[in-house]
Amino acid sequence: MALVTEHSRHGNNPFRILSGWCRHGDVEQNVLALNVLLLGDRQSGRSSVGNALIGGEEFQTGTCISGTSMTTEHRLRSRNFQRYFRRQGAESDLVLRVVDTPPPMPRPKSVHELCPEGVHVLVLVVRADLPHNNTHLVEQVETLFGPEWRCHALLVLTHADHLKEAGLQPAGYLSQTSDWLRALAEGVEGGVLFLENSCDWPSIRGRPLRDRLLRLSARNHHRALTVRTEVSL
Ligand SMILES: Nc1nc2c(ncn2[C@@H]2O[C@H](COP(=O)(O)OP(=O)(O)O)[C@@H](O)[C@H]2O)c(=O)[nH]1
Ligand SMILES: [Mg+2]
Repeated sequence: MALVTEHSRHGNNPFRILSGWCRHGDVEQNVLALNVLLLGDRQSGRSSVGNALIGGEEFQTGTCISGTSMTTEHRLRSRNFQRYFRRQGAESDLVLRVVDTPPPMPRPKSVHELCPEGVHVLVLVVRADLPHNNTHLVEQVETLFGPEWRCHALLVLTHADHLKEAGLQPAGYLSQTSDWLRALAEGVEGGVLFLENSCDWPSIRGRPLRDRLLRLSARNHHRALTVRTEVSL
């Protein structure tokens, strides 16, 4: 099928309908495009989570060398998941536009340039095996996006393989972790997801994350959050 025209997109509405043709005649394809921002400390696993979301090896990952992070610039990668879900009885594509950010926090202007229509979902990435890192995350996200950010956020706890090795179950882990992380887990509308970097990562691990993200955005009627460009962190 060749998709040629876009005939419905207005304001902050991330849905659009593409018209095209195939040998069976004219067709229309619904497309939902969501902007996703990865946030977290260096080495928390943001780029790995981005790869899981996209289902590829698009973002560079790895251990940082002499304190320098692998991710030094904002990076946008997008992927179209064809016929990913049904909306109002029709099949719809899901386009994920994922922005990876350099630590400790993104530059508001860069986020605005990459996502001028705003951010639909914030993915907060924290290492499950180092729960005392990055206690300033909440403060910083609130400064960037204002008090509404919790409605658009989900928490991803990486390095869950280390929990398994220590014999900890997710529920038990959350009841024993540090106060700030437990408060964050309870406060974000999208809930918590545990991820581990195993051999089927990233293509399979990404599916539950994409589903969760889509449900969260739908709960917000796919409204986007605008980054406050006047703040500096
Ligand atoms: N064992 C384990 N390693 C992980 C996991 N997630 C990420 N890593 C590794 O941690 C390092 C940092 O990950 P990266 O995604 O580059 O972190 P970033 O600096 O936040 O972007 C890399 O070597 C990853 O392979 C995980 O869930 N388990
Ligand atoms: Mg990175």
